[in-house]
Amino acid sequence: MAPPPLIAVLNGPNINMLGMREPEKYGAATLDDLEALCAEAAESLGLAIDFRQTNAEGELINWVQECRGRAAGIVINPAGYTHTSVALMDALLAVELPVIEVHITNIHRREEFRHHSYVSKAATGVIAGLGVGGYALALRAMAERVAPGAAELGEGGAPRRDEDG
Ligand code: DHK
Repeated sequence: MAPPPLIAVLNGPNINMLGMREPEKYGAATLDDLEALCAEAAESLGLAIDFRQTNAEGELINWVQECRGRAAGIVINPAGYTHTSVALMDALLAVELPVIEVHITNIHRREEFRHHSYVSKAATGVIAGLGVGGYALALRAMAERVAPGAAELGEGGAPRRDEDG
């Protein structure tokens, strides 16, 4: 049997503070809880995950680059780098993999500076405002795209390079 497709689940700065950080916005789940949630979702979907968090932009970019030829897709919460990092966007475009951008909060209901995402330019899809459960939804969407037979699933299984612009 073929090994399960590997999905990198990458988290940017301050996601290690989950559970302590502004819980009214980000909820009570910790980073460990989030990893467990992702592991459980991945197992039920027949995916393997490599779950990571860093506060460093360069490290996040290195991890994205390492996905090329190694991972089948990337689920990423770029956190603050969402709104600032052209370099992260470039790395995500360079790896030519399906990318699902996740935000725990609804960035469009928050401050104006959070409304723009450089990363969205490189993303197949975006999930925002559904709490940490958004990661499980992202993994489900990823499974539809990368699992064998995904093409039969219709829209969700279509090749990635179909976005506008
Ligand atoms: C997380 C952050 O750390 C913020 O910088 C983003 C995002 C929103 C989230 O909702 O997960 O603006």
